[in-house]
Amino acid sequence: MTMKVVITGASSGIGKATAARFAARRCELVLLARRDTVLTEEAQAWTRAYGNPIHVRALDVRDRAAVESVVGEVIRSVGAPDVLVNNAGLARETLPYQDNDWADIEEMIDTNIKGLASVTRAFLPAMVARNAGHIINLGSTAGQFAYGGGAVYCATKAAVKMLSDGIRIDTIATDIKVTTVMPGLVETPFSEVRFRGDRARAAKVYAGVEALTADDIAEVIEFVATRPRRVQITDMTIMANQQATGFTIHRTED
Ligand code: NDP
Ligand code: 8X3
Repeated sequence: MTMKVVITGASSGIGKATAARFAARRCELVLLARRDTVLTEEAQAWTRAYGNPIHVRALDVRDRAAVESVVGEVIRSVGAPDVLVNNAGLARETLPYQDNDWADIEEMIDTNIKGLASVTRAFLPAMVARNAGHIINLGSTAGQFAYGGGAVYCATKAAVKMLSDGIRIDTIATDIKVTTVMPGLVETPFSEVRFRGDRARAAKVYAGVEALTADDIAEVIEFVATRPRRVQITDMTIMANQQATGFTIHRTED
């Protein structure tokens, strides 16, 4: 049977690479993000290559009413997902907490915690009713090791880990699985978004280190999602080889 896979934040980086892997497996995909024109271009290319059905919906995960409406429509037209990848997320700036703009703090919390919680809350009853499905949440090593200038981002990712663990307990009597995937340094547009388009500043984050690629993480997500029914991988931490903790990184001069 074709797997039904829903991915939030599928327009870039890890979400896009994950969508590419599930497209190549000929899954039925539901791709969600705010930039739906980007999603449509991806979907058309993959449908041409693989022939699988790919649905695209514009969604801002911070908009609770839109989440309810889009998820309800997806459940009615496609069905409850076999795999829900809660990937949409972002960081803003690296400033001491006392200097953060409140708008940036709210955007991280609204997207990374409330957005993920909202999408999950909307899909989960249908997954419970089917007694099946796998929720894969994007945490981060930032949720394991706090770093200066990242207090709020780190807190949001720690919250993702606790949400995953709590939902796993709450659905223990079902066949639902919950996994937190916690990558370290992955070179994607993430830092460019964080520094509001400042590419030079974003490049410094990955300077002198062979960072992970989006596909390295997509491969892990694909692996986690395709284990036998009896196997539940609860947590996966993936670091760059030159990274020992979230912010202990050995950089070579180049
Ligand atoms: P990208 O910036 O490349 O991708 C982020 C994705 O999230 C985009 O598709 C974006 O889509 C989507 N997104 C952001 N805000 C919203 C929103 N309000 N509603 C819907 N979608 C949204 O970054 P990454 O691929 O690197 O990040 C993906 C996830 O992985 C994030 O949760 C991030 O925290 C996590 N992560 C990243 C690491 C890294 O080093 N890069 C390491 C550890 C975890 P659009 O703008 O079209 O809405
Ligand atoms: C993103 C990883 O270290 O840039 O979750 O915050 S980091």
